[in-house]
Amino acid sequence: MVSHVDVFDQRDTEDSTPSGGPPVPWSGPGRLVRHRLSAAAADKAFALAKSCAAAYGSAHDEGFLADAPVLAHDLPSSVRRAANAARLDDRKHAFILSGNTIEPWLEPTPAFWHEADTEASGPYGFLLVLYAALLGDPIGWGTQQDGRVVTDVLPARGLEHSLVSASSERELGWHTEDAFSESRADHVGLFCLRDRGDIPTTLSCADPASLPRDIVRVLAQKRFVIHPDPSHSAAVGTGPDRERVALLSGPGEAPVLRIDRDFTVADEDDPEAVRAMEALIAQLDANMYEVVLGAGDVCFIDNRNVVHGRRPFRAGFDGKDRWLKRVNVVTDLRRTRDGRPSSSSRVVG
Ligand SMILES: O=C(O)CCC(=O)C(=O)O
Ligand SMILES: [Fe+2]
Repeated sequence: MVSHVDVFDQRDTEDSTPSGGPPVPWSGPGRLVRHRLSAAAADKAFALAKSCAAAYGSAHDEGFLADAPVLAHDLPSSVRRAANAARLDDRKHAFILSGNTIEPWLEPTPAFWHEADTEASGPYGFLLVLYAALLGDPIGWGTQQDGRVVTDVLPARGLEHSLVSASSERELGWHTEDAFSESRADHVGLFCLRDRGDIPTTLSCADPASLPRDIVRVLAQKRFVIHPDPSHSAAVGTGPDRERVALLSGPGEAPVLRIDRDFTVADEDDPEAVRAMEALIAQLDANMYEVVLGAGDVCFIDNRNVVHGRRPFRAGFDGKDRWLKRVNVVTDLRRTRDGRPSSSSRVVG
């Protein structure tokens, strides 16, 4: 673990215990909070997810997505308190809820995301949306996984060396999720249903204070182009006419990052921008650290504060592979309205 990240590992306390914000004083520019659910809290949360599954049928149901913030009031209060502290924490890298129920009869890991949205794995999608509702509102992309709001991350045969999350043999380079879009998530939720040994997720953050000031100044200017990654169908558009954006914004002590290692470019005829981007990439490479998600972990990555990726691994394609459910969460749904066909639709583009 790099020195600039404080790690907080907290256990569920009695539901009535007020948390009063961060558990202990902290010093680093970023932190990782892991909240471990008690068995009773995990049971209660899972029972709520199952009752939602019975009532709404699909986690993509617009009625469920609209009701989720109210339904989430019935999650254990210890979880709601921890999520609220995480929501208000502008330095957190990720907030992990550990100890969630995974039933032993979980179906085999599907071969491809198309096959993953089944009734059997339904309660997990519902639970992920309920937790997400403590931080904001979920959105999906019309150009990704058929517009599903809860998507699936699993290794796919034929994509081992690709640049998308279905890869395995190849490292998934660090990125701001959907960095190309103004509608990108504020948090990316990953619910690990099945792990396979240690397959680390990677995280990294920027530290503007240790970059030269002229570099930071250039990074904050609209001199960079970010193309969509191939997890989005071509419909999103990748032409050279894409708008120029800044890679860094916000105050120095709480910087907001927007960059994808594989899909961000500075104009060749703008050497200052090229140099600034190289400096940021070098810093993000150097600051990278690993977090291993185990079965039952729900991890909300703060998509403003950190970039994330995944280490390479060898997939078995035997039904026992690592399997995550994923959701994109925005803290201001209205911000994405331009891209959504109606106010009740959660699908951008
Ligand atoms: O597999 C992981 O740990 C991260 C995958 C990822 O970046 C994503 O699904 O957006
Ligand atoms: Fe990602």
